[in-house]
Amino acid sequence: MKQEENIIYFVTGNIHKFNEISVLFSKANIKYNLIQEEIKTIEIQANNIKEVASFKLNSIKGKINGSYFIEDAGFFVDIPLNGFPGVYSSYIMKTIGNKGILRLIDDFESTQAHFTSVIALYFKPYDKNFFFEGSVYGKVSETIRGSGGFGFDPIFLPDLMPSKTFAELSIEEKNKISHRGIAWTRFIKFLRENYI
Ligand code: ITT
Repeated sequence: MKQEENIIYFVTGNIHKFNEISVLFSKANIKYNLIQEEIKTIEIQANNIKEVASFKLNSIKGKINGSYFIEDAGFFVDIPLNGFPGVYSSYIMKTIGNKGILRLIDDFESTQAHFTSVIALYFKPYDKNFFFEGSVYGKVSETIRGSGGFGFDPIFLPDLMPSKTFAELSIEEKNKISHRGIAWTRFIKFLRENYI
């Protein structure tokens, strides 16, 4: 069992997420140190990202003696796929991937898509869970573009920067507008206001 002062654990097996969050953390000038922890978590198939995140967070209980958080994200193609892959994002990425998603779309002009991120925090000082959410809206790119980012980034064109996919942005540029960046701003505000 882990126990450290002033440490906050980010439980994730995804190094890209950890890198994005480390960049935000280092700029936040906050009194916690961030440590990546790779503990096996349970990912259930639920109706929304928050439910998945809540279950995942609770599956860590008793394994870390301190404050810790997880982050869960999903990619939703609202038009024309009615939100697919959404909560199935991990599985779809591993099976049909970006190429498979593009094959399901016939009219790229009318697409609408979004990412949603939920950060779920177990905050030891209050012995309570807290949730911070963020979403970013855009379109699906007709082709796979860019070498940065990860996952669905090469096929997502954010409304705020419609000429580039997320994979064509630097980590800093993506963080400024992304689902995870928005959730993080809320999370960091909470940590600042509740430093104990
Ligand atoms: P954890 O260990 O933190 O759970 P994960 O890779 O399983 O990492 P998620 O379940 O949150 O992450 O992500 C679901 C899928 O969505 C997965 O295939 C990711 O590659 C993809 N994804 C998540 N965030 C993304 C982002 O910012 N840009 C592109 N794809 C993303």
